Amino acid sequence: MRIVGTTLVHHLLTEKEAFAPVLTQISLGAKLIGRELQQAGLVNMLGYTGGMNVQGEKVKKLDLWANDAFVEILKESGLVCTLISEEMDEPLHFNDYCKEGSYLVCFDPIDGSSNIDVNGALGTIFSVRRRRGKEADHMRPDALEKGTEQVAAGYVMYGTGTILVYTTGRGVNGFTLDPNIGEFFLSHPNIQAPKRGKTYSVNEGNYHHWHPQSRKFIDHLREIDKASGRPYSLRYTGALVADFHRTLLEGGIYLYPADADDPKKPTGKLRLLYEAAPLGFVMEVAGGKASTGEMRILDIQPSSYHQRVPLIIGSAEDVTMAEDFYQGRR
Ligand code: FBP
Repeated sequence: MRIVGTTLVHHLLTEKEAFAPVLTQISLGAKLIGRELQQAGLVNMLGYTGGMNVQGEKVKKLDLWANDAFVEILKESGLVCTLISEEMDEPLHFNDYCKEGSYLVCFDPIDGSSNIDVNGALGTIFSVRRRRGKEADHMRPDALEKGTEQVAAGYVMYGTGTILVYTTGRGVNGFTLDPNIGEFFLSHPNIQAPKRGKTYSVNEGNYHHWHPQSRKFIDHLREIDKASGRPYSLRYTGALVADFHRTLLEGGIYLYPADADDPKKPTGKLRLLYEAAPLGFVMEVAGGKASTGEMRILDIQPSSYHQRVPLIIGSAEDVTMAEDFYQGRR
């Protein structure tokens, strides 16, 4: 059955801020990536480029293609002064578009890259911030503000369907793409994260690399105790967006904890500016929580563009329970 009703374009007109063209361009990027993913196997877009990104990870062809597409599309909005991407070592600055009221966008063009070659779910994550200065040398202070300064954030999930979820701080809304007419329709109005869930989502293969608090918390979720709804079920797709989307709609908790052994991941794997902060904003507006275990994700003062943080995100009661373990109350 085709979804009908409010389109994303129409919904964006209700936003107070003047960034509707930025979000419209992001939705265009989502349509292009969704289409490319469907035919990637046919047009030799699967596999690696042979290069590495700033994180020292092997770059997939689709990562690069999607990054270039987003750069072009966001530039086209004429409102974006600076771009920060997982796939670019340094921010990209468009002098011509830096004016009063322009924006800075942080994004992860393809999240969950390891799923590309196995036809698994993937995502795109984005965060929109105001540019306060106009010059390139003011880029750093603008980019490195806390997550509380985001004016819009969201993600696109490419799964059995393509869905775009965003917030500007006044409700979280989800729009499903009708591929026949290329339009996003409001399918998930005013999403509220359940207070508590029944699932946990974590790469448990890393169990022996975690700090004791992480192991203790996961052990607790696995214990049998009918009264408190345990054990929780494990769900993990390997794509943050897909695991986050399920957690947002059905409740529960997603974790990517710090690694006690791997010097490359002492603060976990996920990036603050274009993974943890935008999803933290969405989750909080939907009534959930996002934490490192020690502090609120949105209160972290970033120190670098590609900073990693531990991420514990999901239903408010589940994240509070995790914090009790991380802060030694349990
Ligand atoms: P990319 O943005 O490089 O794809 O990495 C992020 C990510 O793939 C998340 O989507 C996912 O939750 C996590 O890494 C999976 O990591 P791991 O394979 O270590 O469990």
